[in-house]
Amino acid sequence: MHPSLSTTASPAAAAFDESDLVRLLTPDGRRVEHPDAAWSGSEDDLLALHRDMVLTRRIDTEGYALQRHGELGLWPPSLGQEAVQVGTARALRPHDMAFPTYRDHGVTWVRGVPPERLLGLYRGSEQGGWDPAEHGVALPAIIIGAQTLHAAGYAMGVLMDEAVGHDDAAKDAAVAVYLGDGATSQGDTLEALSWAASFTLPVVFVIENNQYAISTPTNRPGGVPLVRRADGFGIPGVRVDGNDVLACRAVMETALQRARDGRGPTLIEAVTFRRGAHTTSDDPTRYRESAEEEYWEARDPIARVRALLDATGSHAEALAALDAEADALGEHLRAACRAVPDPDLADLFDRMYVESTPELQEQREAVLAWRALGDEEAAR
Ligand SMILES: Cc1ncc(C[n+]2csc(CCOP(=O)(O)OP(=O)(O)O)c2C)c(N)n1
Repeated sequence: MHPSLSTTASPAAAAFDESDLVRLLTPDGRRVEHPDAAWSGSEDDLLALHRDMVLTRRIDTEGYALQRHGELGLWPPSLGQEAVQVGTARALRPHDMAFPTYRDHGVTWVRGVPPERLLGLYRGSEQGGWDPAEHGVALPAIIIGAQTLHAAGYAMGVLMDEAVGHDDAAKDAAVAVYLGDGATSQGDTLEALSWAASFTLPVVFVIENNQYAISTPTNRPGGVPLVRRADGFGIPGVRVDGNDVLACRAVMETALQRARDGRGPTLIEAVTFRRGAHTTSDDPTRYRESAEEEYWEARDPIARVRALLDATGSHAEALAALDAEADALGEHLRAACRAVPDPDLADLFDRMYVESTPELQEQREAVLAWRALGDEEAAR
């Protein structure tokens, strides 16, 4: 059997060590305390986090279904990763900047990106998707690890602008970068960590350890917990329950504040699980067993917040309204997907640089002339 198809190295339920995870909400929805993290939000805050996760899941379900209906070229599911994405992104302030990957639908949702803009990207119709400056979130990186260098470079800029260390929420800024467990093996990531540590950059590395880099289990590159990579760079590392939205929010708040205060980077390993396929082109039954999926299903990030909400009072009205909101969002996304305009070929060249180059303009003219020829032939 090909090594990547072996399931023996996967984190079997019994072998998985949860003892060092920062956790504030148990898998069955009970609040617990932790010496290194605190969450003191209100009932409304809890409902808001729950809403973000439910709507993120709805965006994901719709994206998946739209791909299956042939409306999208590809979709990378985020099922099961809602807590780490929503919890950490909700700790960001408006002028902080996030650098997500292709799977971070919860991050873009929290930053206010209209989810239909994601559909344009995966339909192959969008050259970009949104203005990163407007939403405080970059376009998703598909090249593994590339966003870590973008984030380190941006954080370098924040430092040069002297936008840290004033103890002033209006001035100080931080940067968050999201990466998968597989991306920790990429040279770009190691370089970004090295720069971040060397220059005390205001950046938080959020590793979404969803256990697999496509079919390669996390424990394949040596079995050392990813959080321990932080030691090598001399920066703090935190291992958090990535399916616990409260803990994710709490550890991220601390890490971002550290960055804004000018005390440098933090590495967070959020231990979670990708419950769906890697992308719609993948079949996870070829490399992992259903027992592992069931183990993680029982740790569902939304269900555990829901259990806490059910224990703290009656929220029937808010939850019914949320169901209706999710249905309306689904309907909106389906209609918006079909209404995405076809891409304009010339646009491809115009969007390359702020100021185009003569070479690009030449290429643009050549392509447009070639297309006009095709149109003429078709009309004959
Ligand atoms: C530089 C580069 N190498 C390889 C790929 C192909 N590729 C796409 S996704 C992926 C696995 C990434 O795994 P991980 O970082 O754990 O993120 P996840 O997909 O699990 O969220 C790979 C190798 C790529 N996109 N970019």
